[in-house]
Amino acid sequence: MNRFCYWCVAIIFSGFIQQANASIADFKGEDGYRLWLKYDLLSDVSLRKNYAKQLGSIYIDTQTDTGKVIMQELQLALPGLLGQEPRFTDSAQQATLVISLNPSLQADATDEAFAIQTQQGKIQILAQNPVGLLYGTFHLLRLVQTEQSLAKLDIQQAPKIKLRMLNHWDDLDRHTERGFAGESIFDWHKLPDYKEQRYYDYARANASVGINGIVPINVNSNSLILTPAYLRKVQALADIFRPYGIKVYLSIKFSSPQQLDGLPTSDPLDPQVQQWWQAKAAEIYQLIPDFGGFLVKANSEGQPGPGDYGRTHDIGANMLAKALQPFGGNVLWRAFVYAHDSEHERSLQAYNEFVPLDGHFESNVSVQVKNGPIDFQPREPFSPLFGAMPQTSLAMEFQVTQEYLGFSTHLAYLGSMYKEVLDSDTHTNGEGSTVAKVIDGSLSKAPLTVMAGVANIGADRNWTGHIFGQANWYVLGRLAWDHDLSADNIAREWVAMTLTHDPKASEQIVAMMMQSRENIVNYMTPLGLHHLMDTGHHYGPGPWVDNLGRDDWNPTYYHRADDKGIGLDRTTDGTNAVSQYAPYWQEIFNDPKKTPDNLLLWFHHLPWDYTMASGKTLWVELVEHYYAGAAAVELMQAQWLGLKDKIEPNQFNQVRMALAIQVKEARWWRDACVLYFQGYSNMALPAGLEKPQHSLEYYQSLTFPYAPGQG
Ligand code: BDP
Repeated sequence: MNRFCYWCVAIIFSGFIQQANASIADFKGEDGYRLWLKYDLLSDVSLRKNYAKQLGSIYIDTQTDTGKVIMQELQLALPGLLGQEPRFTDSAQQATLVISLNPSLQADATDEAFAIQTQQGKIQILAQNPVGLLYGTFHLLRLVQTEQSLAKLDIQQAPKIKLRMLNHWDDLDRHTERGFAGESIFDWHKLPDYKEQRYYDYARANASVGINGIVPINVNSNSLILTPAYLRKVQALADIFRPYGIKVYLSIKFSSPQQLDGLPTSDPLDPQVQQWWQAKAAEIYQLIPDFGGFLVKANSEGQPGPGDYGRTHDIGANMLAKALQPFGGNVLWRAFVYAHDSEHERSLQAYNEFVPLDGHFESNVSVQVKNGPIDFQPREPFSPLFGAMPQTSLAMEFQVTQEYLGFSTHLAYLGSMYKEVLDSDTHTNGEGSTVAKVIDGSLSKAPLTVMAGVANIGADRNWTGHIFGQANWYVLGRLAWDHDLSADNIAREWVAMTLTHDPKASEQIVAMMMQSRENIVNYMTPLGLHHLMDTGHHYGPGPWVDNLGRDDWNPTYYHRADDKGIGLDRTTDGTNAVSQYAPYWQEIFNDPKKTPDNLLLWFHHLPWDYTMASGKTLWVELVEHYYAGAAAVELMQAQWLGLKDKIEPNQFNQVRMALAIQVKEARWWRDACVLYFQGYSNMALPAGLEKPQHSLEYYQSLTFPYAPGQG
């Protein structure tokens, strides 16, 4: 459906929408805590009977802690789904489901692969390692939850990415930077003795989608985390997560040697500093033998780093890497850097700093790159670093928390965004050199492969603030496991496991999810605009902001609207950011006629009356995108209200209330941005559009001192 239809339909529907006051009945049933592992009784009786027969007696041959976890999960899942207790037997012969290590295969401790086969009516889950059996079990449960046949299974799976990680930006006082789902789930004060049920459920959820590494503290780190008292707390978490195949990593502060032990310097070339890190690594591994390693934000936004001593990033990263090598740990070194004194436009800076270091990093270092060259905007082109460092392991960093996509009250399914990035063809190694192939090591042959997501998880009962935020946690894990899966199939799985089995309702919800991120792009930053969010908290529109400490923190730096036009000229005649892409893309991005509309103003500054491919002026298209985005949210709201009977009341109402907020905020974004840009275009709104509700001055006067998640 095109944008206009959205808008018309939404107007028609909006007349019917009434927000009744909630009653106690509205909060009955599922509150979201059980995520996609609800395990409610399947309604199809014959299917249930079939499954009950196929999964009637179970043999698990592993005596490990992971084996116990597998058994517990089946004890929880099967009675719920099938209404029948599972029977565990110690005879593989008699069992209908055999979950067993395959001794004929050479065991490789890092191998997480599994196979599921149905042979002569018996289902077998096989793996080299217990964790493979756990992944296989969750896969089998997913087949049941999504009502698939188990009759002829012949599945073999191995993850395409080795480290599949969640990065929590959580502070030790439980504040979560850019967190919109309550305070941190990690209660450092009560650890190590108080081990909440939540930690186990968090581990189950992660394992069910293959996430195998977590960083519980913020990249803007606190050196206290490396003190003995805190390391014992970390150890408690690591002990809980180990049976679920999850390793703990820590964000560290580069200046820890000075801060914790008063060393005169943290220079990575200083032998005393090197020894300090070696001793610290040994201390950590004493407590946590399978510790994952360090995540580092260095020389970025005020964080200390090797640059403080005139050293480059590789020198800092390698010093830490060498300290971890004897124990098998890794360093994830972030490429999110932009110097305050650089004369280059911000999108160029990470590439400029890192590309000359290609091939200089130790093999246990991965350079962790945000998906786009600026900062987790609703839409960015892929970062030009992907494909430009073939001798280096590059990790993908996505943001799951919706810092720039409406916090936890806007429905945005990010699967389509992640896929857009992963499937982008960098053309750095001929056609088909996709970003996915860069990060899964097939192009660079890097031994270490990583995909990380900045978590959207908090202590809210439903974990992610918005029920649909759960889908973003889910899709991150599923794509890290297999980036060839499609975003809509993953959405379909999630809907069946979380919301409804009703085929019509499910199709409607999946369609809604698939459109949802584009709606936000439309009402916030259409046609390649970016970073128009208000200051600090990034809540709501602030395209007018031009007074921040650094030029490149200001929205005006990015949109460059003036009487002549709008957009940031990154062509060869402008900041020349295009030069960082392969020649294939340079040719496209240098020419506004070839640049895709959805990135037009990222690369070009164009006159307000520029003629778009549609034949309309840039101004008219821009305004229409804003209106279409807001209208699509109204349509989504109407569709959701129509699903009332298909969704449990509590889940239904949480989403209903969030959508009501989103409708208001989408209009707010639309009106504020259109009015602001109109001040430059001096052009009228296209005929027939609803007038903005308030004046520009009104929108500019709004302040939100307590918006959550501030950095
Ligand atoms: C920015 C966030 C800031 C983070 C930073 C980062 O606003 O809170 O610390 O990214 O990634 O988008 O380090």
